[in-house]
Amino acid sequence: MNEWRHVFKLDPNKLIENEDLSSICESGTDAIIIGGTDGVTFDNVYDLAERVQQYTVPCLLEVSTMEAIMPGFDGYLIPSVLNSKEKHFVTGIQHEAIKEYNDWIDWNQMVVEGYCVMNDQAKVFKAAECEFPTQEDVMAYAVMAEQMFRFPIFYLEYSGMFGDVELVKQVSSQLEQTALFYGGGIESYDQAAAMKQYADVIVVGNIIYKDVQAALRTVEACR
Ligand code: 1GP
Repeated sequence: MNEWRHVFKLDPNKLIENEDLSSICESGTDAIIIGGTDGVTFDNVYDLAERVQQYTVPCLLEVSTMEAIMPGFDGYLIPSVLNSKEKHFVTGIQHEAIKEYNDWIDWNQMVVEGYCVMNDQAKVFKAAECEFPTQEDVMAYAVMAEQMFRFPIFYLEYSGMFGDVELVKQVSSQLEQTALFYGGGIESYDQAAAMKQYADVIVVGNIIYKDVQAALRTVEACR
């Protein structure tokens, strides 16, 4: 994961043809993350995972609902939404999951992501009851993720909207150990390159379902 530059995020609640899935999995991206905000079920995660696992690219599950947790992934990403107003989304769900599954959890496979959700129009912003952060807030969340919680990942999530390159630059200058993930609105080579200058890893989602060729060019931008 330390060498990752680019990942694709596939939404189990969206349809993808075999041919497109094949180009995405064989694109040279560093990993496929399966994750979404709504309509995530055991069945649709299972079906998509089974298809992705036919390829050699690492496949990770970003856990958003306990009902869709299953074995067999190369790793599990556990979000903690730092700018949520509700404890439930920061440590609550995770606490419940540990109470229920601790005996089965292989902690070596778990990677915690400190999320900061930046787009107040995104589904995840409402779903996780987020509070819109100022620039100062974002910088403090980044420090908190790295220095207080020692999270391996700080994730600036603009989901559905291309974010502020200058802010990504500032956050990246703040972080030393914690990897900066950027996701949101990347639809072209140039946008991918602009964010990749500062983010350790860029996450590309939505464009896969609108224009696969454009999605593939975002991988080239990270080479
Ligand atoms: C979503 O950060 C990812 O969780 C990617 O965002 O879907 O806007 O590319 P997009």
